[in-house]
Amino acid sequence: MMNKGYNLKFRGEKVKSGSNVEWKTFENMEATSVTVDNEGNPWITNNKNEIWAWTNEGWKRVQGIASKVAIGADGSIFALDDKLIGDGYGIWKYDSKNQKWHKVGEGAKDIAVGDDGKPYIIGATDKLLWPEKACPGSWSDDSSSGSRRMQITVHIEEPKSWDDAHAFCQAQGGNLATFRSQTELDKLTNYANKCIADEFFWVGANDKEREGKWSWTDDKSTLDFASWAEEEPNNDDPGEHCGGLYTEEGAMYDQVCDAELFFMC
Ligand SMILES: [Ca+2]
Ligand SMILES: [Ca+2]
Repeated sequence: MMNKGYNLKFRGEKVKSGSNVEWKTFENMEATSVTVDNEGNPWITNNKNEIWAWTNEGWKRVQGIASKVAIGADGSIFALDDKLIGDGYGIWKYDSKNQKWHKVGEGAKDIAVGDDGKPYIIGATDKLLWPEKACPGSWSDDSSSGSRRMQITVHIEEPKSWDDAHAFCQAQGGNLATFRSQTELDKLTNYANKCIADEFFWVGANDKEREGKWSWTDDKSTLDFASWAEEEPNNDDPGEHCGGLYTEEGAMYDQVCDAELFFMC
């Protein structure tokens, strides 16, 4: 889609009483939509559906493409994607910490965000996924492969920190998901990919008590089988003590526990 873009302008200040207030060109950005973030900086989409945010260091390209961005006073950022399907566009929420977009609905023509971060859309309500449902599943044990009976719920309603995800699962009478073998890991990743493809999920592994000593939260056992991604765990950034499973790779990364990820109980 290559629409015409336009100058981004702002209303100038009154220079002296009685003078006219002029609209000044902020910059020619080939802009097609504009919003203002909670720090008072403009974000635009342009005629190539790129997203650009004004920062202290000038314009910064935000990953992803969108036809429109909307930001709440609490800093919640939503976007409509660039593919008009049926009655509207896909609705995406931005995870600023991890710089990733998560799809939360579809079928929207326009979007605005309230002060509390609640999105409002114009769209076909029967296609809304917001709020997304958790994705529950279970399988019986498969003694030939030595896997346990597992019940899993993949939570893609709202990303949480590891501690919040851990507390959430425990309040449901469970734990963050664990895996003890490639068979169990394959079951988890295959199932999660059916709910939402190629995401990071918190699982019940951490080395919070002692650096480098990784254990599972459900029975405090040591991680014998972990399927770490290449060069992980690296305890980077500084202090990564919680296990995030990346289902595209079927591999685990140690990550900063405050990062907000989807999770599996
Ligand atoms: Ca660590
Ligand atoms: Ca890491």
